[in-house]
Amino acid sequence: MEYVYLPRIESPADLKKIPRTELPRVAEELRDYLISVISKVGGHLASSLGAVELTLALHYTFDAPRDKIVWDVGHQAYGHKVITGRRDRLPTIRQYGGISGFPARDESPYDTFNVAHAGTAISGALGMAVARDLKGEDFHVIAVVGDAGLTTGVELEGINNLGTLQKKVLVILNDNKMSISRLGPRLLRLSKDLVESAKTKLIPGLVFEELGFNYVGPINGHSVEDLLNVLAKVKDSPRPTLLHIVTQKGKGYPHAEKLPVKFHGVTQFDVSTGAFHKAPTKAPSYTSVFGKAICDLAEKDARVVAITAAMQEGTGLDEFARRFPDRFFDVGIAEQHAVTFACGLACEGMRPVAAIYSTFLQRAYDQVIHDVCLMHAAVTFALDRAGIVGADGPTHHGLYDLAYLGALPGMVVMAPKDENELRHMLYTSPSWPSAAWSIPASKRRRNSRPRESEPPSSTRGSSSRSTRN
Ligand SMILES: Cc1ncc(C[n+]2csc(CCOP(=O)(O)OP(=O)(O)O)c2C)c(N)n1
Repeated sequence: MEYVYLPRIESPADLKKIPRTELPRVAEELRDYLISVISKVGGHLASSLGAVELTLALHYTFDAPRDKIVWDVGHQAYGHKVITGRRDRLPTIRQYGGISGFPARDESPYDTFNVAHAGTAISGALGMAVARDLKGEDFHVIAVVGDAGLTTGVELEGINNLGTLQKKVLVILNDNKMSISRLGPRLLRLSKDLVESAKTKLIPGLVFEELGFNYVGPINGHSVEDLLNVLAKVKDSPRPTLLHIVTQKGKGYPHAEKLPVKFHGVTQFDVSTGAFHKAPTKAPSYTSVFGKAICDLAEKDARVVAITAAMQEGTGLDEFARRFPDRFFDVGIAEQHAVTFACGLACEGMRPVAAIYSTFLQRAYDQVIHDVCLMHAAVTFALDRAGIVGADGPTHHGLYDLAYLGALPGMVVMAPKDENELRHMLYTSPSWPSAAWSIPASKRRRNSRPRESEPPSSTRGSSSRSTRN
């Protein structure tokens, strides 16, 4: 595609020079550029494609960086990076020395808040709004939140506080009915109920109205014109406003529209066929070895239950979910709940295995201490992406697990050196009060064929790091 407008945009001021009627063309070019670059270097694609029109409308309407746009998670902000002076550096995204895959304050003044762990946008935006008012300043604060992000506890806490404080903050709910996976029916209903009840005003106790918000929507999030019109209307509302827009994950790239889960985060792929260029791997990942081992264990032991917090694919639980649907629980982006829920299961004699990325378990530290450790509950934590994770960067490194779990009473922490140890650890862990083991982000070291798993005579395997306090 020949780019007419994109090369002229070095900042939002340049975008504003383009006639409003030409913005759909800019959207087309931006989308094409994102697909072309990300197909070569990999990254988060489908969410950024879904947010193209919203990105343009926000930067056309508001005066960033004076006005603060706070993205939740930030995986959908690649278009924002392009419009805010980082077009030429997009090919370096998520690489050493390149730009971050998430908004980062030290990278650009347009990145107002460091994000990556879901759910922080409303709280961060509210803090900025309160600071603005205390300092007697005048600017807009906008939080952009996905429908899955909205189901996190911290986002709901932020909504509650924002409604109470009645600060001028615009919350944009980007509703695409998806987390990384499709939202489960209940979560879908929760996010729908939150907006429907406010929208239709049928039910007494309307959620958003009751919480002190002005609700506007739903709006077609792929019509720049509709977005510009509605933003012009709500922009100066002195109250908290929730603008509900409906978008499609992967919009504009047929392969991503069809397979949004696959195109959430991608490696290199062929744009015309949508086929991924897979590096030939000789060894399976630790994640896949875990996925297989937990199925083997569940086959033999009906007490084994698997829990994930919105990371079914990433933690290797696809097969488990298919084979043992009654014992599989994707609780949404709710790590704190996942841990306490696992603890409840353990109290009743089940064998819960909570498969959570090392970095995301940080959010549930209190639950690990207060619920699991102090009740000596036999919960197993399978911590994926331990160690340096590479492309996702500092927000996602699983660096602290050995330290933060090793400090806890009764907690056994293990790190397998190969797949046999991983399987043994999974089999052994229910015999400890609480156990966590870290699965490195790297591929496993090659070893002999996996043997039938059995508890090792000692959990202090020659190369496993284990602590018991
Ligand atoms: C605390 C936490 N847990 C899990 C994740 C992994 N994660 C990244 S994006 C995402 C889904 C976000 O869905 P949504 O906010 O609706 O945005 P969409 O991708 O649908 O645009 C998840 C679960 C995370 N970033 N933070």
